[in-house]
Amino acid sequence: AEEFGIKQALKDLGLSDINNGTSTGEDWFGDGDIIESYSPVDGALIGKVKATTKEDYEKVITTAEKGFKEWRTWPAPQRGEVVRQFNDELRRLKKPLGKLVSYEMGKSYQEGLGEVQEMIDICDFAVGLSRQLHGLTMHSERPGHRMYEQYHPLGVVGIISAFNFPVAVWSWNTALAWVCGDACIWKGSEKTPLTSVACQNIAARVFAENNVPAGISSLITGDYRVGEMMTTDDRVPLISATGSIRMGKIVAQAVAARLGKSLLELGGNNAIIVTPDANIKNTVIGAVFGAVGTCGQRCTSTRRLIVHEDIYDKVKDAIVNAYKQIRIGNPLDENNHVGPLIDKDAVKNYQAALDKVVEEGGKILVEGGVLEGEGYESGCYVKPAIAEAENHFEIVQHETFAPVLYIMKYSGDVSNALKLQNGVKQGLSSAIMTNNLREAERFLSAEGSDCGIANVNIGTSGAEIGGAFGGEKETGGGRESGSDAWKIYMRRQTNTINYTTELPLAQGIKFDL
Ligand code: UN1
Repeated sequence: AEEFGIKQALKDLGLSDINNGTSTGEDWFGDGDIIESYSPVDGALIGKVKATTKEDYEKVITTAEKGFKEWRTWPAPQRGEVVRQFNDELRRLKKPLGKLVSYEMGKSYQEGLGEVQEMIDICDFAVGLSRQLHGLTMHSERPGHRMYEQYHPLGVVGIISAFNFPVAVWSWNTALAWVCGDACIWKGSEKTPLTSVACQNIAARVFAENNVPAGISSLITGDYRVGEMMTTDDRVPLISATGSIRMGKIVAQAVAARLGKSLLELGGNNAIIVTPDANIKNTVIGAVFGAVGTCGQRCTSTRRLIVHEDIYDKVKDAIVNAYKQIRIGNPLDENNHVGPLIDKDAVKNYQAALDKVVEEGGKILVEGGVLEGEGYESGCYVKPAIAEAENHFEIVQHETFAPVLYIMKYSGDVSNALKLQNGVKQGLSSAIMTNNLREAERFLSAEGSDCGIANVNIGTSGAEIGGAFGGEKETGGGRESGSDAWKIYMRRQTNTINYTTELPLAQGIKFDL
């Protein structure tokens, strides 16, 4: 581990003592079981943290509620100023944090840096937003009346995030929620607890320097039982959860049972449609990065390639060839494209998917397999695989969080490709590669892609923070990050003010006393 400077990164992040299993931060709590974090890169133990108990949680939520009461009275641009300073720290610590993300999660160092860059970008966005939390003004139907709407802080926001984007997804939520005046409680993935602690410590430090009330950023740690403390708690008006569809269904039901709000960003089954007019070189770059980047563990990862029969063999050969260039290995070594899967359970799921696709009649085009030997001791390194498959196969309908790409053929018009693309339960990201305007516009039309993200001539993954991020159907319907996604973190209020001496009623109703 040392040769890649992980020790130094931990030191820069103030986590050198993380091995003793105690809390080092001021605003994060845990007095329960020890959670050990092992790196999928080399199998080494990086550190230990303590899980959150029911008593810890009670402390967190009461502190958050109390802090919120003060925080909501701060002018939004002043809250933005705190986020600006938090962002300065992210810029300063980009390399060590990117390195820790890479080492604890297993994505390439480049992608670790890219993930921290997403944090920086959303904070920039949030700072500007802090002066733009606009509502509309409407004309009243009553004389001498004014009507407008305003957005007020919502309360305590519960954030549940996944291992694959262990820091960025938190910041998409918190950066907005903080300028909106909310307190945030974060349950990060128990598979990546140290990146969570690193982020929480940065926030705690900046917040303390600015006399932000305690509890505006809190971290809780543990498995689904810890998440459940928030989802069932009516002191948490909004739960934002990113993760599997299975998890999302449980969270949604728990939150709905108390009529809370949820923002769900769940699984995808993202396809690229490749039409006869596609630029093949760009298709290969987009598809290969989409399928093998982050070892296939993005919710936007490319799972399916839907290729027109006229160019099928050409595209297939080009992609299969490109896979030969992929270097798999230690993600902190910048020569490698693909690092390990998160853990051995993920490796099992990957193997099961490859067995299943063959069982269902698919044909393997690029052989998968678990890598062994020097450099691969963690047992989490796998070969990205490609299978020729049909859309209706059960395994193709399912999101496997691993680098397995299914390739299939369509014939005739682009509407046939769209039927396949939309013929899954998930609806996160989608793409079409074409230089044909009619095809591109059809893909983007009301009868086109049914996904939350629809791209032309770029792949399915790697969205910018400026747009709203999320998708339809079993992806959960939530939108995070840019555009007007901030609105869910606030409560909307409609105000009507009468400045006359009369009291005219709406709809012309007469009520003479
Ligand atoms: C995720 O996988 O949960 O669009 C988020 C992308 C990244 C975010 C992925 N910007 O691929």
